[in-house]
Amino acid sequence: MIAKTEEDFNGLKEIGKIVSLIREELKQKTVPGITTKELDEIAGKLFEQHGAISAPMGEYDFPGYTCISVNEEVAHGIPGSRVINEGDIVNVDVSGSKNGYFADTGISFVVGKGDPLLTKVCETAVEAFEAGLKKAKPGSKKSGLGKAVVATARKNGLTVIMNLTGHGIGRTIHEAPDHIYNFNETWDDELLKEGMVIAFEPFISTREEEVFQYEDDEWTYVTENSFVAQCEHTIILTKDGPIVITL
Ligand code: M2C
Ligand code: CO
Ligand code: CO
Repeated sequence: MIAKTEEDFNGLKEIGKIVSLIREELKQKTVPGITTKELDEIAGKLFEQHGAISAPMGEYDFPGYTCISVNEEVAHGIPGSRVINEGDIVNVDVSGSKNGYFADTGISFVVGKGDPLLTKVCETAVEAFEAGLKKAKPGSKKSGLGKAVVATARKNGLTVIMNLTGHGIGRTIHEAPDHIYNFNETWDDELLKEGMVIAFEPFISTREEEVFQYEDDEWTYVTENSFVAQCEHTIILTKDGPIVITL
């Protein structure tokens, strides 16, 4: 969407705050021994307490309030009986709506003590987000964000997932622009607009550059022999600089 009115800005900021507090609560509660279903139930209660609706559930009938992806799972992990262990790389992706406004955020982190490479992937995802954010200006090329993401990955000896992208958001979870690429898509000459609301979500990988659909369900994206981290925030683009509504 293009945010224009004070009502738009306030509505987006309100749901941005809710999904970010759920993300932080889930990150804090992710300890060895907890199941992904138990984490998701915490999220469900928080959505209800704040009068908000889970976007995956409300928009796609996803079997969970949030997407929780562990180790080989990269995105759209279905909360269930999987037990979290020390050293796991976990991604919590929280998206929701309130009063017709949507926001989307996600973070990857390592549980307790883990392989330093996993920590590096997570930190690089945040660094890539920050590098892309600097390019998020009305009038600039949309492809500038992906260019910054891939440069950050390479600088750290890592790569990007090419078939998962960021997206427009605001009045629904996924809307135009359909793709904010995580690589330098040279034919993408679309320009960013004043008031445009986007979910920017770099996916940084140790090795593979594509995810594939897990065979046993319709949702989970996995890799075979890589570790992947995501950092996602919803942003309103303004001439005075980007407003990150999910910090
Ligand atoms: O937009 C995402 O960040 C998720 C969508 C949840 S709806 C099941 N919030 C995303 C991540 C990876 C791939 C596609 N979409
Ligand atoms: Co998301
Ligand atoms: Co998203």
